[in-house]
Amino acid sequence: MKTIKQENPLIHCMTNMVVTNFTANGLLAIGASPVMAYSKEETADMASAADGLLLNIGTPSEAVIESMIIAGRAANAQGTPVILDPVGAGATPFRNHIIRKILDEVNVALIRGNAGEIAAILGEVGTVKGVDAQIKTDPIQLAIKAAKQLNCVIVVTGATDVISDGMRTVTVKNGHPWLTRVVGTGCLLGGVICAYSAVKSESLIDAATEALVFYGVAAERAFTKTQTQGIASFQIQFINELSQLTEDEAALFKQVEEIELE
Ligand code: ATP
Ligand code: TZP
Ligand code: MG
Ligand code: MG
Repeated sequence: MKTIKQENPLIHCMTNMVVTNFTANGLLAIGASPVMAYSKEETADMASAADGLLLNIGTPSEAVIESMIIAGRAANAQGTPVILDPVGAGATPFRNHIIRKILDEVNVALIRGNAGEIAAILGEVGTVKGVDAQIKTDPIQLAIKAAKQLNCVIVVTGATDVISDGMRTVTVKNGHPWLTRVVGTGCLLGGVICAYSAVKSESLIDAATEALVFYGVAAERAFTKTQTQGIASFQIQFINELSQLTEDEAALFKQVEEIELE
């Protein structure tokens, strides 16, 4: 099985200004090559050269959204996976409009969001405060419903992550609550899932599951080593763990369940 570190996929990240450096360092740590490019004069060329495209709407502007659509179409033309992180979906009408536009014009392979964001895309209101989830609905039912309605793979993250294409559904329980106390861990995860989707292209659900296990085990290890110091040390150690963990090691600690629905 090909690993991220062997394949070194080029990931074109169109992400937000809060998490840019963290995302680039996190992707380098897992063995991918990140590149950030936003200008409409070059996004089609960059997306065409890349192995995966990440569209993250965390700090949106009309200009960047136009560039994202150009990049998304170029990626679609090459069969390159496009991953959408709908940061803050439901928080403002502008974000809802952007998401609709991207989904109408680009063939998105996978959407990764917290439960509030995914619920907001389905039109359920009052689920998001800023960029943080405020929802308590069952993430399994939510992921299945969203996958069927949006016709792509959905990853709902939280204490239990759920991955679904509407037919097959998997849960991952790896991870640590401290991930919610460091900004950008959801956003970096979108990039990591993009890298796994690029390299392990046989099954998008399996690729996303492996990515979530790897990410979660790295966080568990980082917490063990930094719990007496605090979350700033955890953030640094998390990057160390992403770079040192192997996929085989991570698999030994996986907490994955295949959900059987009657
Ligand atoms: P939010 O803005 O609501 O924090 P996010 O976009 O940052 O959302 P998260 O849902 O926090 O994304 O997911 C980021 C990572 O943190 C995922 O790997 C997820 O599994 C992990 N995670 C989130 N909450 C927990 C938790 N309570 N326990 C363990 N891992 C968690
Ligand atoms: N504001 C706009 S984007 C962003 C903030 C705080 C980063 C959100 O990062 P994450 O990964 O959802 O914690
Ligand atoms: Mg977060
Ligand atoms: Mg987020």
